[in-house]
Amino acid sequence: MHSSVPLIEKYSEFLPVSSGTPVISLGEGFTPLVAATALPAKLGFPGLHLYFKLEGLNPTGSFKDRGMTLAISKAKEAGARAVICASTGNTSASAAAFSAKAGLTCYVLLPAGHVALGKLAQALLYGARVIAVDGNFDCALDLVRSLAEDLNLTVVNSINPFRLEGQKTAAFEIVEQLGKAPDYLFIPVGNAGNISAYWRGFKLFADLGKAGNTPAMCGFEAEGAAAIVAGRPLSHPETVATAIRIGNPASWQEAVRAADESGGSIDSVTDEEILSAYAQIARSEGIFCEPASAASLAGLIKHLKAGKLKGDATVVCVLTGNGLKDPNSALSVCQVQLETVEARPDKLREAMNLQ
Ligand code: AN7
Repeated sequence: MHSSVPLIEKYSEFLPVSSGTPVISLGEGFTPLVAATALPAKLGFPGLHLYFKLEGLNPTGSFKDRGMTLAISKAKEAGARAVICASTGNTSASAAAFSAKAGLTCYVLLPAGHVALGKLAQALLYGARVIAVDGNFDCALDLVRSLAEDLNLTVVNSINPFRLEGQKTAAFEIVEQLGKAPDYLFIPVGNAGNISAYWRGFKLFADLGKAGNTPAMCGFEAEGAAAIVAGRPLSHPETVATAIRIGNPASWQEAVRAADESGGSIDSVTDEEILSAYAQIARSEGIFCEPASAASLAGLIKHLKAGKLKGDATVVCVLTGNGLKDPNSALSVCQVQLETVEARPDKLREAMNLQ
């Protein structure tokens, strides 16, 4: 049964909370870890133990809820005036929802024209004050930093220290679900907070003797937005995976350390590889994630082809967000023109090509 205990309470001993912290919860965390049954053989590695961590099943449809429950609870505890974030979409949806629950005003700065429809709809309906900025995410985040300082607002982007602390709980869950740490974790990289948070979580559980080993952290940026791979910030990041359309990741250094210390790497995948993986996850495993999330499987495929993995490895791909957030990407990948058929059995049999 799904636990109804707030994530913060379940893992309180590992989080910066006290009995005085008001817990703002929407039923976040405790997401399924689902074994891939068809993909390993289809990819030519039938012995691979492949799992997907379905973070799209969080209450606002992305992993952001793990960090946001803590960031908003701590903002409430501190008596914040209001909260603010810049976002490629998911952070804004999550911040807006937890703010609504907490009774806090939430300001959201979005890169105009580059946020998936569902995420925008969420932020608006949850009642955030949404402002589209004529610039990309990095530009919006710079503005958030300066506005927050001037106006005494609490920033709930992952530069807020509570965000990554909350997000590390996903690593705890994976260890508990597998009964050990995986050999490899494949994960998309945008602002580079999530890979950093997972590494904190895996290291902590290993230090406490709760996990035998730590996984190699394999992070993947989109090729057109691969600042870490390039070794310099990019002023014009571009990718179909709008969630990770980021040119100057805030957690750059910690992410690089996570990759180095764990024996993993940060690499990139092309938009074509991302969209191909996106369709394969849906068609082979019945899972609808958003394009950015599919960078994890695209990365795994790239590493398998390059001979970088043992064929019997235990691998977790983190699917960070729900596919329903971005219906336009799904429709454009499918490119099906729906024809309306006359409502008669014979016409339907013809359309179904079944006699
Ligand atoms: C689905 O919402 O940055 O590397 O502003 O929405 O921790 O940034 C979203 C990022 C991966 C990258 N997958 O995680 C935002 C935002 C999805 C995402 C990432 C994001 P980070």
